[in-house]
Amino acid sequence: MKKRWYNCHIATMQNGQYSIIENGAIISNAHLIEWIGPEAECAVDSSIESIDLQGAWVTPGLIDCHTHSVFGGNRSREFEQRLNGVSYAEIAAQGGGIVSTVKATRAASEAELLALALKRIEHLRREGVTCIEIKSGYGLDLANERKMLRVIREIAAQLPLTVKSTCLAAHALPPEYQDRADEYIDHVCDIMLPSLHAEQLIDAVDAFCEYLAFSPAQVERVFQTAKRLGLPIKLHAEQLSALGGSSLAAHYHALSADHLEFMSEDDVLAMAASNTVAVILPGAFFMLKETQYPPIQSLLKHGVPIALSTDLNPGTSPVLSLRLMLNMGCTLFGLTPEQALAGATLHAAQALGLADSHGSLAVGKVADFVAWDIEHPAEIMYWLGGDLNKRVIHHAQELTF
Ligand code: DI6
Ligand code: FE
Repeated sequence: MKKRWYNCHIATMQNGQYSIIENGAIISNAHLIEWIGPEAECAVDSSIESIDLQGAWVTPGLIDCHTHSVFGGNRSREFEQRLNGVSYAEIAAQGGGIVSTVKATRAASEAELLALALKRIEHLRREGVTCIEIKSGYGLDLANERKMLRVIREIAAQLPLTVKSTCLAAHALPPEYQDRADEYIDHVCDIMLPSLHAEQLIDAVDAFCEYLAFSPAQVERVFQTAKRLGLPIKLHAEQLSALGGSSLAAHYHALSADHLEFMSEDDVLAMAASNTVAVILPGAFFMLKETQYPPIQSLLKHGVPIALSTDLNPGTSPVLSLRLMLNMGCTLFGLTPEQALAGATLHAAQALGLADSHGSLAVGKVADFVAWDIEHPAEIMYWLGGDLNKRVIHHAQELTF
């Protein structure tokens, strides 16, 4: 069915720029964009449904390309303990930290995890997010990683939302493998990834390359397995220390390397050469009170596409607003509003392997867009908090909340 969306201004985000069409219109056919341009040039066919966008600014639907939004429990008590002076080491010794989320996730049923995740994702959807990536990584054994990935598939089935599923089995060392990290990586490569891929639960493979998680050599084995299975890869790299994970990811033509506070100039050049997206996560930076900044200007200078995301997770980034991350991308990291918006649209799509179909408004791409009641696109990241008036359209269907 065709629809004509008119009386709007459009920031198409073609080429990562606003690429504005003033007084524009869009014709959608089924879930795709069939025509886009100035309203004056839009053939008016009175037989198709016409939707008056009342002067709104239209942008592509927002894409949150890095989340851990499926997990049991939360760690607000730890947050409170830390602020009451209890050290991170003491909390970890009491069974806190990431291990506590693994315990809570293992203890939760699929239905419980689903209900919790839907509540969190609702915040993002109401903000204009039409596409999201969700990682496993709090199960850390075959049954529990499968449970998380099935929940991610169920979210996709229940919501008018595009969902990409990433297997992050190499997120942390499960307690039962203490001091046996190489054996756990064997298990991930020989059993978990092949089985979960055969069950069609995985769209991409990720790992946490960090001194407190897995070494570059261990990560490389995960990448080789992903490559053998034909799965795209992503990597948590250079968040807390410089191990060269982002160069390794680039060498394997990863879709993205994420965090990147401690990356070197050589890492930047490697990512530029492989066209790997740099996913910047201001929520984790802020919550950890990090002082080492990712080398944004160097990434820009060398043409590395930059995406922004919530990293929604219970430990380091309990962030329920992608719009807030766009603001932080500007205020903390010096991106322009145009660059920030590209980071949650065009470049986020590329980080998910969706560059051909998502992330900008153009003929042949999906009709996923937000019609914002604002004066200029910079307002999207200018306002802190609150809920901007908007209409959200996924696959040419207007959503109701
Ligand atoms: N980066 C992080 O900051 C975390 N995981 C990751 O890969 C933290 C996850 C957690 O603490 O639950
Ligand atoms: Fe993460």
